[in-house]
Amino acid sequence: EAGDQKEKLEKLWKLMDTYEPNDPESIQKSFARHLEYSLACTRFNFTMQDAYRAAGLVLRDRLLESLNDTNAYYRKMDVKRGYYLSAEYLIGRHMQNAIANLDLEQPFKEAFQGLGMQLEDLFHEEADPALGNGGLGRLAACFLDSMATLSLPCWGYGIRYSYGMFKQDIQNGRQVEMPDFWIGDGCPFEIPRPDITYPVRLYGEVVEGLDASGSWSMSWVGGEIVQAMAYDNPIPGFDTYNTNNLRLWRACASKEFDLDQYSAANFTDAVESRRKAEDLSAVLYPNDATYEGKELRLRQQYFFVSASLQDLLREFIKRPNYKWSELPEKVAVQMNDTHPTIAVAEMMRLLVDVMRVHWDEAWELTTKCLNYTNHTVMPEALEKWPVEMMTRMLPRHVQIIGELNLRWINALVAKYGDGPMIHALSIFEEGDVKKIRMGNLAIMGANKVNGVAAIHTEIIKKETFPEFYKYCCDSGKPDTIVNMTNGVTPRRWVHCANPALSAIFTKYLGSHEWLTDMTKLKDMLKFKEDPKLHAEWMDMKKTAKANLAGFVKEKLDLDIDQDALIDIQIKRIHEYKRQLLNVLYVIHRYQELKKKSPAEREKVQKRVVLIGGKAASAYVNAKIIIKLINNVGKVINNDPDTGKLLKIAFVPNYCVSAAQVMIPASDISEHISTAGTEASGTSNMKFVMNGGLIIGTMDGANIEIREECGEDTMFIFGCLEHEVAGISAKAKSGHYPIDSRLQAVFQAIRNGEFSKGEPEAHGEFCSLIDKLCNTHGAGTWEGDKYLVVYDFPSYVDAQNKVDATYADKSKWCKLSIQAASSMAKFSTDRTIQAPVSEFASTLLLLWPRVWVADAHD
Ligand code: GPQ
Repeated sequence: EAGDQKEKLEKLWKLMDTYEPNDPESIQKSFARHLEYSLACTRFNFTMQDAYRAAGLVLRDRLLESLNDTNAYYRKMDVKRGYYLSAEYLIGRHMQNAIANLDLEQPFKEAFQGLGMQLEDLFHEEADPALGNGGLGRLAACFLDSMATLSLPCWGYGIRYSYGMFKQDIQNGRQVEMPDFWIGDGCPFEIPRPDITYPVRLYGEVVEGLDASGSWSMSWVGGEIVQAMAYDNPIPGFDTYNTNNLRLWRACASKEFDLDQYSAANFTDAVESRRKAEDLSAVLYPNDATYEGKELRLRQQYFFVSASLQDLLREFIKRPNYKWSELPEKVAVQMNDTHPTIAVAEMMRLLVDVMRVHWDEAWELTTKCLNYTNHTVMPEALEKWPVEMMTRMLPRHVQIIGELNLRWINALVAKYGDGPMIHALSIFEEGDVKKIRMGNLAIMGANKVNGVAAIHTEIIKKETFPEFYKYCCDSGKPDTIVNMTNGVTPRRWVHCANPALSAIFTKYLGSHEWLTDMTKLKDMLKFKEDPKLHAEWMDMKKTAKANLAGFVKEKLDLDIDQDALIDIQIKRIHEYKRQLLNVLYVIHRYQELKKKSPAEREKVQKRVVLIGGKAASAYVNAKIIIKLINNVGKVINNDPDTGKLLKIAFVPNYCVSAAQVMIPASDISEHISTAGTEASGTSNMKFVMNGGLIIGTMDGANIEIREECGEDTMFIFGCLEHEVAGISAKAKSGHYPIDSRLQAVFQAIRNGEFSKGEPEAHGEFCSLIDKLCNTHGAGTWEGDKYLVVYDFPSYVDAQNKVDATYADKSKWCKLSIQAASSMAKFSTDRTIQAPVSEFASTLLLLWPRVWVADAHD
């Protein structure tokens, strides 16, 4: 029989014993075939959107080959697998990245040129999948790229939201949110897997009793079952045949569920409940670093965590003669922030209730497999779910958490007695509404806890989880909390976003090896004074600025002077990120210009300030800041005295594809959060890799970037993290002076210079700046929480230094080359490689495309 089976497999193999050929003509043929047979267009009548989809299918064929082979190979080698659990993936467009990573740039270019099409025009047809809010989701996407490129057997798991991050429209200067039905025209890069589904229970109750084998057990019954259906998104590595998978779950109504309804002869109710079940994965919550205690959000979290853990355990037990004790050798799970931390309880439930592993062993396995990344120290982001809500939705999990907490507290009491340690470390928060602290659940259940930049990890130890850190130290395990400085993938953020720069690096270094080993860029430093390189470098910036100018013209109908210094701040709008400080400075700069004679004005460096970013839909102050930026732009840009010398514009709908156009063009970018508030930041890394310099505070990864690139490459200002508490305390006691230049700015705002004929906006702007001033009297002050006023003078100084340095073009160019060539540390390849030495034995390098029939099941 085994012989028959082998013969059958070999026959099947020979039906298609070659892979899809990758010469331009074969690509053209494949394209025509997809137009005709997959899309039902004809070769003679199709739109650019059709062409994009057909080209996407050409790539999908090739991605499937490498994905299937990679999976077969992983199984054959019985590798340890990593799983990244994240509620968000801000992946951005697939096509350009897939072409680059599959090493198909040349043949694709030729193939489409041969058909009279430009590849870039196809790229623009793709919807930008925005299944994430900001840095946290984009980091997850960069990690996927690095894990695939490093040939590591690591998958991502998440949610396939039907509606991603909203599209931002600006109407009368204000943000308007529009739904982003990104999947509307279908995405050729995803593979629906109706055969891979898992039931996920919600609500119901726990019953205890003897099970079939006669042992006492708990079972969770009743409630409703939602089916999680897999959608696979192949993630190809660069310079390797290795292709990983991002498996996203979509909620579908379960058949059982419907049957109940049908038997009650209630057809419309059945359809209605289907719709309700499917709502679960309908929309991404658009909050960044602030949690929203909505029940649907908790449902989403549990839904994707349960499906993912069921899927990875199924893979584990498929292995012949598996033993539970091997789980930590075969499985590592990374929890991206607190969003997936219900995994701690779900892993226990699956092991104890379903797989019948003994509690103590299950706990040991759980705590060895799970790891947790913290992404912020802002208290409003740490999730806490009301016990009442969680007990209704996940009754068995609350039992499990209760039991875990009891054991945890008992151990702590034995060590420290009843007291503040216990109150801080308990999973439960007492109070009017009793809550479950997901951060505490995560640290209790995790093998490692990491921060995302050196300063952030230190703050976690000292301020966010000091009691936990003390406990770790007292238990002889201080290295439970570790630092993993973030990174970004140079494939998307240099090679795809800035092909001219990529070409320079490859030319000067003699190969594209730097794309997988960024330390190679150090060799660029010897050319940093080379006039030939300077000329090419400045050309590269010119090209990027021309692209940006086209983009801004299209989006805003604004002309920007390509000789101006381009100053960009793009990130979520948040008070701690201080876009307000930026716009207040721009007003000040405007006032200074106005004071000058026309002749004097001409000597001032021309600047274009671009700000982009979305505000959470319920974040009032963030939305007022957007309005203020737009109104300031209206005045300044149209002032004949200054319009040529200073422009400020709000770029609508900032997203990954916009970032790819904007970042390469910047001279200066703004990373100006109050010290101690921005965990890391990652766009700072992207800007510098593209030869932009930073004006910033000693916060997040700025500190490490400065260390790598040299102090001369960064314009640092503002108070330091350890000074913040003292400054706030003094401010509370009434000592909070306001710089006279800032007072002049406030005066202009109060005079209505930026709100003519708009009483509502005027009130909003005044309320914004009133808060910055100490107008409430000693003791009651909680005004300028983010120290905009305090940092303003040193910010002005730093901006002056930017202008002065920029005046010397060749010095600027040298600094730009120096900084961009010193960024090796900030490749996600480094972040990912650091902790995975344990994967080394199964690390896959390029392997030949061979017949792996014994692995294909
Ligand atoms: N971050 Cl908690 C988000 O983008 N969203 C969030 O909900 C939280 C954090 C960011 C953080 O603000 C940045 O400083 C980091 O660089 C980024 O996560 C990735 O770690």
